[in-house]
Amino acid sequence: MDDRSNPPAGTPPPGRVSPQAMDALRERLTRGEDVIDPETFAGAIPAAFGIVPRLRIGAKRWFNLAWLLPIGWALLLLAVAAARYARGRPDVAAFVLRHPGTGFATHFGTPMPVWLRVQHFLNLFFLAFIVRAGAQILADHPRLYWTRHSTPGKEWLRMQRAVPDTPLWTAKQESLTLPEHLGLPGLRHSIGLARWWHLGVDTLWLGNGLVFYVLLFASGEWRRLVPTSWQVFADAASVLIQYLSLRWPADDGWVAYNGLQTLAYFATVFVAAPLALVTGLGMSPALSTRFQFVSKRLSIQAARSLHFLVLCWFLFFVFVHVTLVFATGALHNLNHMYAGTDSGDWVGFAIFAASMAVLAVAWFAATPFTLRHPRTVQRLGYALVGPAQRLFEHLDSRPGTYTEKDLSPYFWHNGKYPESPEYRALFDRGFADYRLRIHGLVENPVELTLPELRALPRHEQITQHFCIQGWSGIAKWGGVSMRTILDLVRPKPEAKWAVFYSLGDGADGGLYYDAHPIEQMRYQLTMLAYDMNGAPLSYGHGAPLRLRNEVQLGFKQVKWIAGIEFVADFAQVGGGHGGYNEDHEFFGYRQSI
Ligand SMILES: Nc1nc2c(c(=O)[nH]1)N[C@H]1C(S)=C(S)[C@@H](COP(=O)(O)O)O[C@H]1N2
Ligand SMILES: [Mo]
Repeated sequence: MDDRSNPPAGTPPPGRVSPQAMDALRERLTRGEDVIDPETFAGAIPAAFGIVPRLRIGAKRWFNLAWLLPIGWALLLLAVAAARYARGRPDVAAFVLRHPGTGFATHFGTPMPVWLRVQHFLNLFFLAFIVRAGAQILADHPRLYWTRHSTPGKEWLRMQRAVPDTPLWTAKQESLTLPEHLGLPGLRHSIGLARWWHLGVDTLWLGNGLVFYVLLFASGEWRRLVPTSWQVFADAASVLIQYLSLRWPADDGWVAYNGLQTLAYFATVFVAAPLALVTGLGMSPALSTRFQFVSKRLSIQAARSLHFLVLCWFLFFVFVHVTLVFATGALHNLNHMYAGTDSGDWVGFAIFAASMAVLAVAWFAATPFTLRHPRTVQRLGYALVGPAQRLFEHLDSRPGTYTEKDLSPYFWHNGKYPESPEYRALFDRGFADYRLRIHGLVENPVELTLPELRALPRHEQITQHFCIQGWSGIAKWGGVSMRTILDLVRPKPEAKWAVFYSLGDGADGGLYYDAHPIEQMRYQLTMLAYDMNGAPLSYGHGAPLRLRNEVQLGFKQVKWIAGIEFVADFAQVGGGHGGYNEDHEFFGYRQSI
């Protein structure tokens, strides 16, 4: 429908919408706070704590992971007994003798360079905040799945009770509070801020990692981390037996790492870290929708589950690494890494302690700072990941990735439902009185009834929804392409944003709304949907009309649309941050990741 001279059939006469009607919508927006009051944040949602994680075994049995503590201990004791027995056998003793495991690597010969020692600290420093914010993000939808459907009861791990049968149960009701110095920022449903921390610090961590890779290979220091012979596996096996049998190898980290150590470092730097990036990007709506040859295999939920397992590896690695640094000649080890000497003095320890003090100060300041200065976190976070968010927004994906077979059996509800008498009245009369108002910087402002919308050329697509909280689902949407709407109203050249106003309020009161770049209104997968899975949109999913813009996350898909306004910029709309959750919960207005 690109022939502008020929408006589609059923077009109402132009100019029926009064500017006042649109101003009336704008006036019902609220600005949001610039400081967080934990009592009233996110619609005054009360604190909620989850359950000990449960692992699904078979169809519907749940294994309480607390059992891993005694079971893990028992297994460890068993492994120690087995290793001690094995070392008593002549063949194993001979194997250990042949592969002491400690002299494998090229002898380093030189102290660790300063850049490497600084990067080691930065890596740890950044990781601390990435992990805290990551835990917060997980707590917003505390379930992990392997398929993209997020079907209740089909998750493989949950930290939340079974999903109740309550009609219109929302994903937001599932979110959990974390202790304020563990989660970042800890408050229930503070995912907007957690994501700025997570993604913002990620860019610093990745930058640090990139410099690390380059210097590592430019300097020859890679020999510390990259095994150059298959012998490393025999060495690692031998070292494992030695550790477990409680007769530890004679390590000297100044000249060489043992086989197990080399493998653990290698796996962390060259497997886990890149996997964290790839699985992280695997959750992006824009990338997943565009690069389906990847996302068909690595669905968002598989990516999210693997991302979580990478986190588990990092935590396990840090725990074992730090334990062994302290248990195998702490002063020497700390001097190697922090002072660049092989001495037994306290210099390395002192530098290490000072660096831990820096980390501790930042750690305990992070949550209070975030609650006091959320706009700063929002701005800094955007400064760091905004360029990537913006870049991915340019992906105009084609329809046809999914078919009817892919429809999700359960599609989560989310958000705050409209409760006004005005909405009730519209609903009760089957939306006979409904008018979609389109106004602002357009040549032809219009008001459309539902039958008029249905008379416009029909557009259908089967696409995947990505909620910021982490769940996803596939549905078939039927309605009108936004291209058809643009052809009808003809935005003026100054129009840069399309603002979608809802009939319903957001969680803190004031109308829900969201602004979208006009470029995306011409994308193949941007539409106004009045049908879902072949039936008129239900109350919960946005009746009578909702937005689909598939390069963006779920919260930007405004439901219960009242009107669309084309503007040059959104600074004067609501709180000026580009949408309701942007104003009230510090989300970002670009959400392609
Ligand atoms: N008006 C309005 N639209 C909204 C919301 C809301 O609270 N109010 N929630 C958003 C969020 S966070 C998501 S994930 C999707 C959920 O759509 P669904 O309930 O159809 O799954 O709607 C979005 N649109
Ligand atoms: Mo969402």
